[in-house]
Amino acid sequence: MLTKKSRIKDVYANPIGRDIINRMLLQMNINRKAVTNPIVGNLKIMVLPKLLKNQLDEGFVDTLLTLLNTEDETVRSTDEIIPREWWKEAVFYQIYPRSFKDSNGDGIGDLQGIISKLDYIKELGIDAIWLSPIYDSPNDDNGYDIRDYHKIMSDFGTMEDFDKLLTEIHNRGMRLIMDLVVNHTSDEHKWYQQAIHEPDSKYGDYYIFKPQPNNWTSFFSGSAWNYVEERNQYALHLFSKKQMDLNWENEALRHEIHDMVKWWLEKGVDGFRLDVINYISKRKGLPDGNKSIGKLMGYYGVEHYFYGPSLHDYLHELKEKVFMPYNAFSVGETPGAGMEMSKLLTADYRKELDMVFSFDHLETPGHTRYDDYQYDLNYLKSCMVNWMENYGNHCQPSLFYENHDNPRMISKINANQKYRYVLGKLLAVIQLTLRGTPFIYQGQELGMINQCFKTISEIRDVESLNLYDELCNTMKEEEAFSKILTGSRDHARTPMQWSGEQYAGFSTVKPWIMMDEDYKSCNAKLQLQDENSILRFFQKLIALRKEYKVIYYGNVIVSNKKVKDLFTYYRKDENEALYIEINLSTTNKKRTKHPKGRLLLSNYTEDILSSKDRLSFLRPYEANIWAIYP
Ligand code: TEU
Ligand code: CA
Repeated sequence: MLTKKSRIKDVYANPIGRDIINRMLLQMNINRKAVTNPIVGNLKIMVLPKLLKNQLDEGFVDTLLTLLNTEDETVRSTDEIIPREWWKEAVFYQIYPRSFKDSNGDGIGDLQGIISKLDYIKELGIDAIWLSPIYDSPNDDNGYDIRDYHKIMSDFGTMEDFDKLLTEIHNRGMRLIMDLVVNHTSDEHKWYQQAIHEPDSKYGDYYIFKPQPNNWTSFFSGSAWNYVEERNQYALHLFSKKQMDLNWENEALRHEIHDMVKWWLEKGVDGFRLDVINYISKRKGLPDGNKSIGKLMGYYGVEHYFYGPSLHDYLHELKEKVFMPYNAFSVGETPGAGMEMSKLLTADYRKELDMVFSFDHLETPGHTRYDDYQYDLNYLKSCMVNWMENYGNHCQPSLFYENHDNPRMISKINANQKYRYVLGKLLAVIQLTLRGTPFIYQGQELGMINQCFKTISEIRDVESLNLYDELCNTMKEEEAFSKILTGSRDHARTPMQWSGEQYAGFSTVKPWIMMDEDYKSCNAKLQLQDENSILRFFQKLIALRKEYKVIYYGNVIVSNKKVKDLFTYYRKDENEALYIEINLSTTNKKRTKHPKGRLLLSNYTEDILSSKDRLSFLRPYEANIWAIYP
């Protein structure tokens, strides 16, 4: 049991403590050594607020202690052989159905549209598809607000279309995982309607009600509580005002969810991506959030649910009762979970989740998504090295940069068109040659970039729109708009660029969301005809990954760890060895070693050995994969 008198090194030895301190340092942009050096390590916890630039109040220490004392287990490290699993060898592809392909000319992507593009996905080399939500929904948050778990959204088609999609995916030897959104439902879901109209029925306790709100804030701006007239109470919504948080403490509710998940597994789906699954357990009594944590993280109350007291129990129950009998795969979306928490959620012998998405690598220290800054690839390198070296053989890393909630990665790093494709290929090399399961987001394989939204009327995303309104209280409209533009999730939601035809071959009519002119030069059709395109590069790289199996389970040995702008590593097992060398900068970078072996793939197309200089330098953003002798 940790107390105020415990030492800082004890906090750091505690899995949650380590993640929290690391997270705070990240947010404050303070070097880890500020707390890990032995002198500081021996100080008592009480001095932490002072140490961390006086940004923390007294209550912080108590809050921290409560959190720390809920977890004392750590995942044992091991040299045991990594157990083989299909999902450790698979390359996943995420589809955001609304923006993928419209088959019936209403400007909205749909299931038949996806079916028509399955051959494209197969040719890319994809093994499994993750489909963002396709369930019936009033679309306050584009399907992440579910009204009926057993019905297909009418914009997307029918249950027959879904059955056909699943069959066609399986026919091509691919798998399908669905998005499972069970932290909340739409306020139009019948459970919620019953809960407010018949509070005494069993549904009365399915959601989280309180006589008075606490200070928690919503991720989509403002208070996390709606006043509910029917009950003269407040109801919790961590996301939009129409996404009501479910009460997982209620056993009947948990069973309903289990049954619903089984229903989909009976249909033959292969697994799930679980939306904000680490938020499902909230601290008893729903206490106010600590103010300094709230200020630092931008949201009040997070410490009471991002790693809640019953989280492990709920996940374990779900795995044993529902996923295991069907051999179903699960990847949890876990915003705020650091490496130690991720280990505890995914270590194979603990039987909770197979994998998680952690987000620490998406913004460099001191920045959030809505800050306008240039992402430093050296930070990506440090994150990747850390995960490769410390995540352990019981856990499988996920490898991704993009999804439907984040701007395009190329745009974050360098908006100069000149580097666009070479950079996109560099990112692909890292993603597909490290140990872990890659998730490619639609359009990433084309090198899609952020789009030029011109006015707020073109923005569709509820998060951006709410934030815009909030910002307009304190700044000029233009300023607010430019802030929105930096981080808006809509950048990832513009239509997939299939061809240079009008509306990019996505639809025959004006799409539900704007697109600029980029599709005229950047589209799948053109790229398929160009041997050197980024799309072709992805195909080759995925094929290479399947040929050199050392990439799945082999060791990762990083060299030049301390050399800035250079990312080099070996992948080795007893049969094969690869050497990957990457220049993270826009200037020539001196090689520390010239690899002996065969060049398998490079993001530069000219022959690498043609000139003498080429032997000693890597060109801007150059990334090469070599087969060397094991
Ligand atoms: O996202 C959860 C999440 O925490 C963020 O990534 C989210 O985009 C938000 O910006 C936090 O500030 C998941 C889904 O991926 C997202 O699309 C949904 O809107 C959200 O949950 C609610 O279901
Ligand atoms: Ca359509």
